[in-house]
Amino acid sequence: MRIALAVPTVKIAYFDGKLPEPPLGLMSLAANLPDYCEVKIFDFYNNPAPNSYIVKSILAFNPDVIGFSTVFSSMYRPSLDIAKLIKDEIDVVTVLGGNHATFMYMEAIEEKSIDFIVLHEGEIAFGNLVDYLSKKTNLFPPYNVISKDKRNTEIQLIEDLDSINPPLRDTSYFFKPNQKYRNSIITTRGCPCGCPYCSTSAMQQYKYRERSLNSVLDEVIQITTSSNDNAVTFVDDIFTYNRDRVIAFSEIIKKHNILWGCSSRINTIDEELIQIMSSSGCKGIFFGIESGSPKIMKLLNRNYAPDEVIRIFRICKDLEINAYGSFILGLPFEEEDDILKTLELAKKLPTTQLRLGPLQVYPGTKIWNNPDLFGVHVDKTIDFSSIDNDNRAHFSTNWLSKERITEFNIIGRQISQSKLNN
Ligand code: B12
Ligand code: SF4
Repeated sequence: MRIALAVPTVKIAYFDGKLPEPPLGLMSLAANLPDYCEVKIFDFYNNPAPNSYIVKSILAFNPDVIGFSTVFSSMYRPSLDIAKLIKDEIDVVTVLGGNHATFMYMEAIEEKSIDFIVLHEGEIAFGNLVDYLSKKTNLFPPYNVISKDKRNTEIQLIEDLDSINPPLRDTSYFFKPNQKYRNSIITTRGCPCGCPYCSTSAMQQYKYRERSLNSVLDEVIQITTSSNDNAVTFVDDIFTYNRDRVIAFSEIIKKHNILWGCSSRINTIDEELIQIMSSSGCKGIFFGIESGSPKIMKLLNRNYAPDEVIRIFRICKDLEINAYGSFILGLPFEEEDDILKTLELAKKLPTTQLRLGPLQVYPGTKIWNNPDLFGVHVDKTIDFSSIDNDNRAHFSTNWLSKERITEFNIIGRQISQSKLNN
């Protein structure tokens, strides 16, 4: 059974001047397929190419099954286009997985070029589907899979993350020899915070699960040794969610001379923890701050004051940790005055790394499911191929027009640019 796993080229790719990262989702699927499969990953997100080239490359592998990732909603349309072009040439089974397909499955399964959709986590479910397709079993996958005539939407998440194999790390699929890239690892799944604009927490049904620290350490050592690069980035949704785990992890990693970065949220970190992380090699922390307005922070259940954000960034700076601040403009309930407070906070932050972008509403999020409750005007027929365009707002709210949010966004970009140049 030959399985091609592909991420398409997206119209608006967002690298932010950073090193590219490998497609962890597809690598994890590849590592957990049954042994009788021959698998190849095609990463056209990191290696953009025209569809004619993508189709030719996949056809040369002559797959029985092609799985496309829609982890970014912007990958949905391009995946459908490629699936159609390939189906015109060969008899092949097509499968969609990832965030967009999971939440838009009703629409996606109606597409002629798509045979199956895998919902939520794919490692076990995709393996079950492949067993079914290769007639190893007559049993249609009991959960996380739908077809045109079987729309059972029973969902199961993987309780024990150590029970699945770590991602297949053959980076020759994605990166040229000697190309620099980020060694990314995921050590937990999910986030219980439930921010109304967040797709990943919905994807994990707001459940938080951890891998054991031994399995994480094994993976860190394996990838730093094989890549000859002692830096890793943890792409967990909130790496610092469990304080005790971070302390235990810092103790373990300290002995291995690894430089690492992770994500955090201001209310899950403190001075002592930052010091512990720093002394074990932490060099970068990504903070989703989102707003500088106390009113909005309270409404978003972010119970910290702007001064606390500045204090945490100062501590990071003093410890030579690169703190990255991310803000959203045009959040629900935000008025002009609130956005001005966000811009003010962004300006004051002692960092060179800032990102300010307009609110994007992705399928599956609380805002998508209930736009009226949040006062956001959501056009559900939007072209997702262009949604990640940070230069303009795509959604107006009861308080601000798209044009006004875009104007603020231009100011936000000027602020982040001037920080970068300082
Ligand atoms: C790493 C990351 C990035 C990296 C991407 C690196 C890469 N090459 O993939 C970078 C930094 C480039 C990035 C950028 C952005 N990102 Co990002 N990113 C992530 C992050 C944190 C981790 C992704 C990951 O590796 N997950 C771990 C793997 C194991 O899970 P997975 O990919 O979801 O795959 C599983 C399932 O989805 C499913 N599956 C996925 N594909 C397939 C395919 C098949 C066939 C099957 C069967 C199953 C399946 O099975 C997999 C295994 O369980 C996620 C959040 C998250 N925790 O997932 C956000 C996330 C994907 N990003 C998101 C966003 C919004 C962005 C940005 C737009 C943000 C911005 N403006 O700054 C940009 C731009 C994207 C673009 N257009 O270029 C959203 C996407 C929402 C959406 N519906 O589009 C997410 C979900 C975060 C969120 N808070 O909601 N991102
Ligand atoms: S804290 Fe981050 S990962 Fe968690 S729900 Fe909010 S945006 Fe999503």
